[in-house]
Amino acid sequence: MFRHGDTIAAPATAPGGALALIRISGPDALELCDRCFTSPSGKLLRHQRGGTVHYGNLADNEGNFIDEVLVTVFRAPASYTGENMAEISCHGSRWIIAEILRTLNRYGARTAEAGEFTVRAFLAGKLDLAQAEAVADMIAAGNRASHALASTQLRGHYSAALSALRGELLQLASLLELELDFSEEDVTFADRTALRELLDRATNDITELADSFLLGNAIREGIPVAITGSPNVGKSTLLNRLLGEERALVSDIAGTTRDIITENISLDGIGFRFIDTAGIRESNDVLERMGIERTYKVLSEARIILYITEPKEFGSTSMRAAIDAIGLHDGQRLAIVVNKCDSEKPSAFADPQIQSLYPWPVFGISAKYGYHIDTVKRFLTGCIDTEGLYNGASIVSNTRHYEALRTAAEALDDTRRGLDSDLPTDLIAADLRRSLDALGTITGEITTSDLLGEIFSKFCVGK
Ligand SMILES: Nc1nc2c(ncn2[C@@H]2O[C@H](COP(=O)(O)OP(=O)(O)OP(=O)(O)O)[C@@H](O)[C@H]2O)c(=O)[nH]1
Ligand SMILES: [Mg+2]
Repeated sequence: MFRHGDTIAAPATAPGGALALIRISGPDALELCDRCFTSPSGKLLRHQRGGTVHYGNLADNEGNFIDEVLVTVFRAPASYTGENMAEISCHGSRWIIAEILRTLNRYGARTAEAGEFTVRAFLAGKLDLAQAEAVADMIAAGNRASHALASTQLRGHYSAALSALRGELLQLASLLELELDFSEEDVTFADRTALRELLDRATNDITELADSFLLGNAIREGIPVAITGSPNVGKSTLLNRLLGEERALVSDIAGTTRDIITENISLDGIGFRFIDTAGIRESNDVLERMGIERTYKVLSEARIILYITEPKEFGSTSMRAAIDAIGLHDGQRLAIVVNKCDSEKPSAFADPQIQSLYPWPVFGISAKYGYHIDTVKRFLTGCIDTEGLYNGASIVSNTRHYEALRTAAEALDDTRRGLDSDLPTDLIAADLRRSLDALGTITGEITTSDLLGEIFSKFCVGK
């Protein structure tokens, strides 16, 4: 789907700003710019060194002035794409951008497709596939945590860990395959004990990486936090308080919220996705029952659950039954938030005796008046282990990588089972290959043009 070898151009900035940047990459990038760019000293861009910036006027193909610009020159291979490149900084008017692009097109530049600059960077070996994908994540990162995830991946830590692992497995695969070449002679090149050890270690590492996806994906999309509880306890009021705006409808009518309301909020650099749900109770109202059904679905997918209650309900058997009915699964965190404690004084619910009644923390707050909301925020940020995240730990945040890791782990399991039951070497080697192939798709040692198309179509134009 991507053509190579020609010269491409596209704006790299979103419309609406004071300035805009237009990128040109390809063998004719500088010659092409020279046709519409005039420097006061008459110098030509194609004679300039890489990493230099030049002031001048841009004119269209009929010589009509378009804009005063700065052009940055990059020379192959020291550029983002590995090709000759120019970046034109012009004024951000839509008309100016369109005119410059039209002129560049006239002179032979093709309009770049989404992600095409990064595809070229990948094909030139400037980035591996996981790093290229991190570029898109970097652009989308809206908070410190998702930025940390993307930058670790972009700087190649994750790719390096994977390549080391793949390298070791590759060596063993070659030894096994060598045995196949000598199958008549009944020799073993691959030491079976070492093979087992390596398989165990690789399976561990890969599973650990795959397991980190739950956190990685949550950080990327926003950690899902479900706000649940009986009707009328103030769930929507709490959402509004956290957001700082009147987003959800609040009323003293029980059963106000029916549809699920989702809002993203950044706390301490971590993105949370708050989901306000319909209060849970027995109901004959069809609409309300549908809302409650959805609530249970949200609860099963949440990473953190805030069970909201009020002083008169707190400690009741119905509260306990409602929490039990949620059926917390592994890795889910829950806190009981007693709302409507309308006092600035430390809440009575902070008492250690009350805390010891439940395996979950208990907070007393007033959503309406804004008291002790910080205790809830601290609980939320404390649920996320940011230690590894900010120290460059490899955390998987990309669904494609996660699936490849799962496939690799399964294939390694099969390899291990094959060894244990003395299967013929060719079958063992085939399983090992399957695992290697899956790992290879992550960093792009193994790619198809479909895969590249799929990945880069999600990029913005100009990147
Ligand atoms: N006194 C007091 N009232 C509150 C507080 N928080 C919410 N309320 C009131 O409680 C009532 C219900 O609030 P909502 O936020 O709509 O409650 P909800 O849990 O979303 O209710 P449903 O959507 O019906 O399940 C409203 O009248 C709020 O003003 C609080 O901290 N103190
Ligand atoms: Mg509500």
